Amino acid sequence: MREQIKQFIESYVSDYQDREGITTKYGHPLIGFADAYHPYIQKLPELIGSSHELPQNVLPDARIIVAYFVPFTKELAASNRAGTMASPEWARAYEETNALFAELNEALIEYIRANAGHAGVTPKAVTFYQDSLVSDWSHRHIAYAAGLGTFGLNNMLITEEGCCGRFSTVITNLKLEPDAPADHERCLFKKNGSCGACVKNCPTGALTKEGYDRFKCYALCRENAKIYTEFGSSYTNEDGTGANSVGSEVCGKCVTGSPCAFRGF
Ligand code: B12
Ligand code: SF4
Ligand code: SF4
Repeated sequence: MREQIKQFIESYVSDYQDREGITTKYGHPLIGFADAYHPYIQKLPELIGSSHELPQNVLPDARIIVAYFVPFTKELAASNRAGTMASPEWARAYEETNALFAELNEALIEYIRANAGHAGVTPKAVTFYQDSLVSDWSHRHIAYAAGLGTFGLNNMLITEEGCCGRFSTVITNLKLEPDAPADHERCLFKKNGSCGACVKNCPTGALTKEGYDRFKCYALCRENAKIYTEFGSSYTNEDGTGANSVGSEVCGKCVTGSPCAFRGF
């Protein structure tokens, strides 16, 4: 079933990018399987915030969380390198990929049901608190537990294919072999103190070698959302009743100009 799920995700992503009206192209998805009861996942409310969701509260018999990473292309990254504002291609890819996740996750849940299991997602993954800029479902921490990567200085989870792409997760009750959390540091700064390209490329000063100011970062993402209103707005407000913004809250300069965009070290 691990192999079948991998193939399902790969072929869904491949078909999606060939659809009329979809302009974003993707690399080969990476898929990992996290043990829902791994101590790291069970401790997320302690690590991130007491309201962080636990998998068993979404699916009472949760066993395995499927985490996957859909890489963008070098061409898309190149479009977003210059200037302070995000490129239209980057904003569009953000919305198209979030729409892909909503569809793909639903289809994967159906597929698992058809194969004698069940699965679910939490709506908390697509919203975050406006006062703290923190979500109650961190795809990255689940993906870390599923062995997909480690955190870089730029805050991104860096996989073996880099960090220029997006993550999603689906909770299942399947009895599958879990992957172990990644233990290989993929960021040059964390490895040996070198690089720092992401800090240099951050136009707002949100990212420094000492840490990350999510409010400074969000201010620029919101400026981009005022420009990019035509592609949609895929995050919901906190009670899930509507969009959280007029447009696409993006930037990504700390990703698209980085040596770790398409490879992990
Ligand atoms: C809220 C949010 C934002 C906020 C706040 C950003 C932030 N870094 O928290 C804003 C709107 C500013 C934002 C901006 C961006 N975001 Co955003 N965002 C989210 C969202 C919805 C929730 C993240 C969150 O709050 N999690 C809770 C926090 C606490 O955990 P975390 O950020 O996942 O993990 C951090 C800490 O826990 C800490 N950490 C790691 N290990 C440990 C261990 C210990 C002991 C402790 C204490 C802490 C700690 O480091 C982690 C990395 O910062 C996720 C989607 C999701 N539901 O997961 C996307 C997500 C994180 N965003 C993403 C992206 C790509 C971006 C942008 C590039 C925008 C863009 N698309 O153009 C920028 C990048 C900013 C940056 N350098 O971090 C991707 C990241 C992909 C990747 N490769 O990692 C995600 C996962 C969306 C997705 N579906 O793929 N984002
Ligand atoms: S750009 Fe360099 S320092 Fe920044 S996350 Fe990537 S490898 Fe680490
Ligand atoms: S998304 Fe933009 S503002 Fe935020 S840390 Fe990255 S480069 Fe800086």
